[in-house]
Amino acid sequence: MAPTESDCLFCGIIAGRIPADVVGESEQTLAFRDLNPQAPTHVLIVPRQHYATAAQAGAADAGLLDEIARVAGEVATAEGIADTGYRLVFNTGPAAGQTVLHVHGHLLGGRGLEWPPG
Ligand code: DGP
Repeated sequence: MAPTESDCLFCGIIAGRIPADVVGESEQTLAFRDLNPQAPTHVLIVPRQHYATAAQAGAADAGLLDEIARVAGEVATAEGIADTGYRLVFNTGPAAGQTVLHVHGHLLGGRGLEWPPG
């Protein structure tokens, strides 16, 4: 798969063409606030390399999802929600509500989160 896709929204954010509220990063990832937050803390953690889904990212680079989880933990600590708890989810495919086809972990916290999710 191509390293970037010119029509990909999150590739545009990673490249700096589209503004975003960046709250964390690593060599392989970028973390920025969701434009439509569903919780007091709602941050998206994305790999700099373009993959459509978590499954594709995991198949291509086994360590990448670990890295997203690690950065999510750093952001959660910075946001003060690491101890109370948070959710890290990857919507994958249309039935799960994935709208942006660049894999992203949703870090949600700062309020009680119900289970099962809607
Ligand atoms: P999903 O539905 O799982 O594909 O999540 C996509 C998320 O991306 C959704 O929660 C809203 C967010 N989003 C959409 N457009 C933008 C944008 O331009 N900037 C930011 N920061 N977030 C966006």
